Amino acid sequence: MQRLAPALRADNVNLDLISLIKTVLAATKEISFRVGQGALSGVMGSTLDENIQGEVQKELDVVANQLLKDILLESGFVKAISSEEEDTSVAGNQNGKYIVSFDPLDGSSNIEINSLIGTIFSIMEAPEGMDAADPDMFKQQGTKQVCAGYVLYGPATILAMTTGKGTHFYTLDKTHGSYMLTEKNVQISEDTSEFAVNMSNQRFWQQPMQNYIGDLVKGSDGPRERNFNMRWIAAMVGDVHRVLTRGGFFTYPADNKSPEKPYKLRLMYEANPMSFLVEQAGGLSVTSEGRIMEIEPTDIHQRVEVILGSKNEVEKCLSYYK
Ligand code: AFP
Repeated sequence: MQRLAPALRADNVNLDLISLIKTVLAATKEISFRVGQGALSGVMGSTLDENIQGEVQKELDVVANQLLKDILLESGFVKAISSEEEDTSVAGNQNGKYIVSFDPLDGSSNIEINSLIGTIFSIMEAPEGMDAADPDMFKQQGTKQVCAGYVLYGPATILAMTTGKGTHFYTLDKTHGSYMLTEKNVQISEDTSEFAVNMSNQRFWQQPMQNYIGDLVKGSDGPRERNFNMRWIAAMVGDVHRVLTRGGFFTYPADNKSPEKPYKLRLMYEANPMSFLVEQAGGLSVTSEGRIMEIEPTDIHQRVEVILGSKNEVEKCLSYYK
């Protein structure tokens, strides 16, 4: 079985980017250990603070964020980072070649129930001639990503990653601390009978989404003339991993639950990296108005609607908006 670095070299990934990827992954190995220790790690529970999203920070959120922030900013490769847990971007090396966005611990509400959580990261080239402290460096379309991935802290610690040459799975061998290539060129089935959505928000969705999901629930009694199954892990990393592994449809649609916040998922460090992975695996990742990776960002914490997964099912959903 191939280790990560030789697998990346085989894909002609440049050595600086390989070193940066290994730096990100070094932090995830520590996070994986802390997560695996559960209550023994002494970092369960919540802090007394809120992040810029207005969410109570779990202690593990803070620890994971600090681990990634420190190792990336000390690496020399990184001009700046942006994180779900940081109010604004944080400057690194003015001459660093890359900028990194990350959600250090996606699915934090799953920590206390020992359910799936993960780290999501997105790497872009640092624009020339901009100050390392300028958050506008991150206002690049998702198509500019040179690498994106997540590490899923489950029974196994699994890395899903793409550098634009397919989406591949690597499994952390905890006996010697290396990520080993375990599945190359993951392909999402074009059709699916499994969907993932938080149904409790149904009455707040736009009518086309209510109609589309309603027809899935009607199953063989409705216009789809077949039954569907539903899964909701409430951690995007877990739900997207299922989609990459066995196909599926995932959405966190626009809703008018709180009119000032019509969307939930963050563009820079949730929707864009997941979209890169899904598209590289033959799936689609859109809003009701177009491809997520073509959105021109306006803010590093901007939120977007997400509709992703098996190609034919995403297209079926979009047909309800016409
Ligand atoms: P947390 O990190 O606050 O648990 O949020 C996770 C998340 O951003 C995303 O990973 C899930 O898909 C989504 O929120 C779950 O949202 P609901 O709790 O509203 O279902």
